[in-house]
Amino acid sequence: MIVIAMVSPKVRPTNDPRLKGGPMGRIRMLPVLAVAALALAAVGCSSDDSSSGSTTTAKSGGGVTVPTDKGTQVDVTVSDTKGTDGPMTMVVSTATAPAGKVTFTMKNTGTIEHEMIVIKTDTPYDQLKVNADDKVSEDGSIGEISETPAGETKSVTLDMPAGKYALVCNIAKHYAMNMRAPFTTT
Ligand SMILES: [Cu+2]
Repeated sequence: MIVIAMVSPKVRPTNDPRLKGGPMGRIRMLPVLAVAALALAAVGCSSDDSSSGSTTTAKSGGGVTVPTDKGTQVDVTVSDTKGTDGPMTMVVSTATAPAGKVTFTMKNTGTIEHEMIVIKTDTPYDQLKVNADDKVSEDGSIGEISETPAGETKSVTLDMPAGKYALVCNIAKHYAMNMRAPFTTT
């Protein structure tokens, strides 16, 4: 702690542009002091919990893994019975979540490929305009689960600001066949 008290008053001026024209001797000393100060700061911040992602430490012998924050978990089931010749469905486990991270896990229990695009829009989810290609515009998309074959499951974690969203399968004709669901973050 004595070292910190001695170092910090000298380190602080490194960010001061006025020092650039100062005496060479002093300027060459500063990086060394800055490195020492950073090393001390790193030790002092080892309990910082603001870092994200998965971290492993060997401190307790076997290692401790902190899982990445995936936010609210939302299950989406997409299905069909005979492709575009039969009914299609998109069922969401919850239609709301707190703003922030949301993890969608989409299971395709149908017979053909499906996908899920997350579109931020104030237009009601079932009133998006279907274009000549039998798809809706993906303007406002903040992410998606790409085409997923029958029987498979995929996930995506998105950062969702507060607002209204439409979840849509935008493979041709699927939106008009009810592969759509509302979602709101608050
Ligand atoms: Cu689909």
